[in-house]
Amino acid sequence: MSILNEISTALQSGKAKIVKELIPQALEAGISSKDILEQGLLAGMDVVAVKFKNNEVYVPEVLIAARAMNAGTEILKPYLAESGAKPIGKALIGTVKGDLHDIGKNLVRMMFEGKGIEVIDLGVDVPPEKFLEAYKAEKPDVIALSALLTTTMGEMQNTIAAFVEAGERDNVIIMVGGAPVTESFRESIGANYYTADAASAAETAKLAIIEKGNL
Ligand code: B1M
Repeated sequence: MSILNEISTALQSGKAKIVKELIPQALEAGISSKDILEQGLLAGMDVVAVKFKNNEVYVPEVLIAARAMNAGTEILKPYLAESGAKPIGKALIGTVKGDLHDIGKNLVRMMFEGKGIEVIDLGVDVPPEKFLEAYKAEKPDVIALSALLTTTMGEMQNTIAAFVEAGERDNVIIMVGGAPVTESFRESIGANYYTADAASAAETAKLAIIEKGNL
C-alpha cells in the first residue's frame, strides 16, 4: 500500500497517532504537502463522508476521523505556508452559530496564513454578535464565515445583518463558504465573495485585501 493510502486508511479509522507518524515519513519520501493533504487526508475524509451519508458509520467514528484529520493538517501547516511571507492583512474566521464543523474552516485558516494573512480564529458555533465584537476589537480586513449545514447557512445572513445594523458592513470584506453554500446564496445575502475551496478562498482574500489597500 502506498504511504498516501496508509494515511487515508489510518484517518478513516481515526488513528491520529499513526497519521502523525506517517506524514513526516511521506514528506521525507519527497511527497508534496499538497498531495499529502489531497490524496491522503482529504481522500480519507471523503470515504468517511460517504459512509456517514449511507449510515455505515456514525457521529463518534466521524468525530475521531475528524480529530485525526485536524492532527494531520496541523503537522502539514508549516509546509503549506509560503515561507517568509509578511502579513499583508488580517482576517477573522469562524464557523457560524449552531454549526460545529471545523475541518474546512481550519483548512481555510491555514491557507490564509500561507498567503501571509494574519488570522484570528473564533472557532465554531460563533454567533453574529461575537463576530461583530471581535471585528470592533481587531479591525480585520476580511471576515470569513464557514457553514456545513443547510440549517446554519442562514446564520451567515444574520451575521451580515448584524454588521449592517452596526453601520460596519461597508468597512469589511465578508467571504462565505462551506459545502452547502453557493454563489447564488452569496448574492442573495450580500456577502462579497463565495469560493468553493480553501485554496481559492485564500487567493481571493489576498487579492481583495490588496485591492482594498489600493482604494
Ligand atoms: Co456532519 N454533516 N453533522 N459532522 N459532517 C455533514 C456536513 C453532512 C453533509 C453529512 C451527510 O452526508 N449527511 C450533513 C449535513 C446535511 C445538510 O445540512 N445538508 C451533516 C450532519 C447532518 C451532521 C449532524 C446534524 C449529524 C447528527 O448529529 N445527526 C451533526 C451536526 C452538528 C452541528 O454542527 N451542530 C454533525 C456532526 C458532525 C461531526 C461532529 C461528527 C463531524 C464534524 C467534526 C469536525 O468538524 N470537527 C462531522 C463531519 C466530519 C461531517 C462530514 C462527514 C465531513 C465534513 C468535512 O469535514 N469535510 C460531512 C459530509 C460531507 O461534507 N460530505 C458532514 C472535509 C472538509 C475539508 O470539507 O468542510 O466542506 P468542508 O470544507 C471544504 C469546502 O466546503 C470549503 O473548503 C474546504 C475544502 O478546501 N470551505 C470553505 C469550508 N468553509 C469555507 C469557507 C470559505 C471558503 C471555502 O470562505 C470563508
